[in-house]
Amino acid sequence: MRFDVFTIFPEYLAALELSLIGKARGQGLLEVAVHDLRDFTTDRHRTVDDSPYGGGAGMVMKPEPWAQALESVLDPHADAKPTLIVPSPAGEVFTQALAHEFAARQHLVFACGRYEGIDERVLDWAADHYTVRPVSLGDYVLNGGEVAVLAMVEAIGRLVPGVVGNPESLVEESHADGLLEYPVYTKPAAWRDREVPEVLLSGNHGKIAKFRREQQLRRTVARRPDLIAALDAGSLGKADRNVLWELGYAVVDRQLVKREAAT
Ligand code: 6GU
Repeated sequence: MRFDVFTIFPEYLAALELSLIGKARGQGLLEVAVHDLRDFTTDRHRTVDDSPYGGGAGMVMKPEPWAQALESVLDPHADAKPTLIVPSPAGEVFTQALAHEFAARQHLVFACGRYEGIDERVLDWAADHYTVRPVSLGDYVLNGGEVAVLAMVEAIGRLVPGVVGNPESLVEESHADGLLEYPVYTKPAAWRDREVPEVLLSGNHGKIAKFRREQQLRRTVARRPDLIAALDAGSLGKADRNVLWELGYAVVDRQLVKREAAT
C-alpha cells in the first residue's frame, strides 16, 4: 500500500518514521512519501496562497501548485483511481469503518490544507483522476491537515496485514464491535488500596468474558451513548440485553432506546 502526503510542512510528518508505521515502512509493507507542496510552485517566492474572492478572513490555497502536485503521483498504468483524502473540518467524520475502507485501497494521497482551505476547483478537477474524500477527525478545528494525516495514516496503516504483529489485537479493541474496549489491569493485584476485579484472577474464562462484555456495555453507556443508539439490538445476545435493561435501555424495533423515553 502506498501513501503520498502533500504539505507545506513536511517536517510535521517526521513522526511517520517512528514506531509501528516506521517499522512497517522498513519492512516494505507500507510506502510513505511526503512531498513539499512548494516544490510544485513556479514563482520566485514559492507562493501557495492568495486572498479569497468575495472577501473574508485569511488566505486560500492557490489551485495551480495543487494540480501539479496531484498530477505528479498519478500512475497511468494503475487499474483503479487512487483515493484523494482531503483533511478538513468540513469533511465526513473519520471512523474505524472508514479506516477499514481506506486500508483496502492500493494508493492513498493526502492533500494537507492550511489557512482557510484549498480553492474548491481543485477538488472538482481532481475528481476526474481520483476518488475525492474530504474527511474530518471530529468537531473541532485544527490549524491544518497535518495532524489529521498523522492520525489517519496510523489508523489505516495498522489495519494493513502484517503491520500489527498480533492480528488478535485488532479484534479485541475499541470500536471493533461498535463498543468501547473493556478496562485492563496488570500486576500488582493490590495497589494503593485498589484491587484488581476478583473475577480476573479466577481463571474462569467464561466468567471473565462475561465480566468484560458487561464492562464494555457499561462504559459505552456512560461515555458514548451515541454508540449504544447506533447498535443493532437484534444482533445482541440475551445477556447483553439484560445488562442494557439494567442500565435503563429497552429494545424497540431493534433499536436501543432510553426506557423512560420508550414509555
Ligand atoms: Cl481533518 N482538518 C482540520 N484543519 N481541522 C480539523 C480536522 C481536519 N478534523 C477536525 N478538525
